[in-house]
Amino acid sequence: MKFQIALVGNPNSGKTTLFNTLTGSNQFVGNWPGVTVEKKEGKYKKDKSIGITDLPGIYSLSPYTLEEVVSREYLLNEKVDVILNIVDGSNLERNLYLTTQLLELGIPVVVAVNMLDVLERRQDKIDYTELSKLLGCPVLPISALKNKGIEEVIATVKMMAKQKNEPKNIYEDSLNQVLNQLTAFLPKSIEASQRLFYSIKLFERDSQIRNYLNIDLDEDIIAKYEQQMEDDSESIITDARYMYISKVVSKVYNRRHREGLSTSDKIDRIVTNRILALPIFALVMYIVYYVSVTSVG
Ligand code: BGO
Repeated sequence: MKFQIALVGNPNSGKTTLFNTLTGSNQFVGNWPGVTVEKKEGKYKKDKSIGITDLPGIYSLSPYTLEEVVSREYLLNEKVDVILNIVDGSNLERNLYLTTQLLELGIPVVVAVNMLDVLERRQDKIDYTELSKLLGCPVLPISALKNKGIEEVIATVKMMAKQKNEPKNIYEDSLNQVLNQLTAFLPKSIEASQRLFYSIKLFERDSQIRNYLNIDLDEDIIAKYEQQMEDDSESIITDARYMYISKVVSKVYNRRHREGLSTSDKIDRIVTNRILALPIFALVMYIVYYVSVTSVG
């Protein structure tokens, strides 16, 4: 069966490493139409019927950067069968912020938790079965660098490509009532699976989505809820996401109790010290300058 995977993740989550491992030399690099954002496409090297698009590294599906706009337009408008969400397991909490948004798109999602080798070295444990249950999608550990767990991920992606997906709703009842009211303003042409995503964007007053939908909206619905919560709509959604994520992480992430600080923490303590930081910076700059104009220069 022919199908298309979108590879999505935060910058530095290991997306490029995974894309290269999956595609080998079967890849084509260009630009997204009209913008200077790199577009990478390829075929899975062991099965050319599986197309893979490597979307730019992003933290969210908001409209604030070109990368975010390109990524969400692709996910909403192109035929994507499965989203392969690569997550940096050593920064689980931060990375899951994007995952909560991907789960709202109504496209099947497979989460690959990368940096397994780092987690093993630290002796930190993630309960992948529980994480999968809580997110409502398959979650598998991988190491893109060490080529571990990749075959299992592709087998799961193949299985998910045949399925329909319900968007994951993480919001409390009062917020859902408002989202439902906003859904009523959406045009009929918006598919059922995408209506949750669009109602959230209307609630957040996302002007690009609003222009695209070209609809009249009762703004009071949003303003009343903002008054009730004493916060602006975008922060209400952000807070709800982080509350959900911190609950999930507390249930699945078992951090080994560490005696003392790691080497990196010890270095950070010295170079970010209130008194020592600037002299260290000046010394490093001096050495760089000195080396470049004397020996190397
Ligand atoms: C450098 N394990 C480990 N330990 N590292 C990994 C893994 C993994 O499973 N997967 C990826 N990385 P990208 P985005 C680097 O480049 O694929 C590493 O932005 C370095 N470079 O090797 O680029 C990967 O595409 C010098 O690390 O991520 C890369 O998502 C010193 O994670 C980094 C140390 O991967 C980001 C690391 C000159």
